[in-house]
Amino acid sequence: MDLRELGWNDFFADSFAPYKAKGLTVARVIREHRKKFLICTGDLDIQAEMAGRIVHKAASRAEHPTVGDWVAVRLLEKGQAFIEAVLPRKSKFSRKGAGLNNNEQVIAVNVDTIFLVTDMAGDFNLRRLERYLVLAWDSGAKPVIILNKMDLCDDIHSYVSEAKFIAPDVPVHAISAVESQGIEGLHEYLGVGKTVALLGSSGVGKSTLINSILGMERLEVGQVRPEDGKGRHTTTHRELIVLPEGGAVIDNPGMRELHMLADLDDHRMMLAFEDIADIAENCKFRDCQHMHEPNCAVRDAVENGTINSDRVEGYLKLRHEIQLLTLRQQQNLSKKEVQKRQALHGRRPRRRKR
Ligand SMILES: Nc1nc2c(ncn2[C@@H]2O[C@H](COP(=O)(O)OP(=O)(O)OP(=O)(O)O)[C@@H](O)[C@H]2O)c(=O)[nH]1
Ligand SMILES: [Mg+2]
Ligand SMILES: [Zn+2]
Repeated sequence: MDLRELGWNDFFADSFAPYKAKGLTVARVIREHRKKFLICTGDLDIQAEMAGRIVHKAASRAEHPTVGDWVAVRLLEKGQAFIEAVLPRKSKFSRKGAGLNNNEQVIAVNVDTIFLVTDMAGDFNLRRLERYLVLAWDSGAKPVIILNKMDLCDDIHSYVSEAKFIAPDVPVHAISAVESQGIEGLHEYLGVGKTVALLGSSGVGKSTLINSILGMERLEVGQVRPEDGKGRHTTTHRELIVLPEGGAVIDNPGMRELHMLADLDDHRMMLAFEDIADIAENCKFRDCQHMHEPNCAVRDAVENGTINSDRVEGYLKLRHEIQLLTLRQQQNLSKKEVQKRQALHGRRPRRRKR
């Protein structure tokens, strides 16, 4: 297979040039499990490990190779392969991992389009969708909203219009993955050179949709719990699947929580709230926080019903969450800074008791 079918392009080729000169091979990571990788060189799918230097050089785990990455690989005669470098990423969808630190957890890289998959039943939640959209816009890939299970729904139109309402510039597709309805509409995102990642809660039908695109039962699909329609976390590993007509899709395990990252770019965040950004142009103060300032156009719009108050509240809550994280990160940083200085100048000697 020509790697261009898998998305290889001049952007990656430029950064690969110095590794090529050293005799390394390029490959794309298609699976990852406990630091063992399956990579595709175009001709072969082979097992690979991380070279020690990549582990030492990485500032955090977010820089380790992950599914979707283009990597420079040293192939040894004994059939071993070592990933020596991760090429710069074209896009990256991350969330904050569990715990108090702002530890970035990378979910999808080098994808062109992100399918945010939900259903037209129990999973559908506009506030959650907004969180996905904020992180998706931040990733550099284009979001597309997929409303699955239309075969179970008799009010498709209202789900579609609610989704369109919070994301006017994002394509919204109503589909049924099991009955293969609406799948044709997704073909514009798929094909030679393109990569799509599917994200969403467990049980919404991500793997079913990929099977439907492939026209075969390639991935395991799980039952949902009859009580609440929630999935059972059937997919346990991220995997890149090469499509026969070119391009690739990445299946992901269902996500439970979607924590924001600190330092999210304000400008990019507003891409998920363009309706609010438009109204805010008329606030008296340019840096209006829409809290207690006089002549706030956003609060006025809530009061006279031109904008949905849940939506504005959702936005303010998200912004607050990001600000808190950013603050905490700065405090952590300054704590580290103090420790560094202490180490550098030697701790103050303890006064000796007389
Ligand atoms: N009625 C109906 N059921 C669907 C549809 N798509 C998926 N399902 C069912 O939903 C259940 C979960 O589907 P999966 O494809 O395993 O969901 P998933 O999003 O991959 O879930 P995880 O791997 O756990 O993240 C299965 O029982 C599917 O048959 C659909 O369009 N309509
Ligand atoms: Mg799955
Ligand atoms: Zn305002």
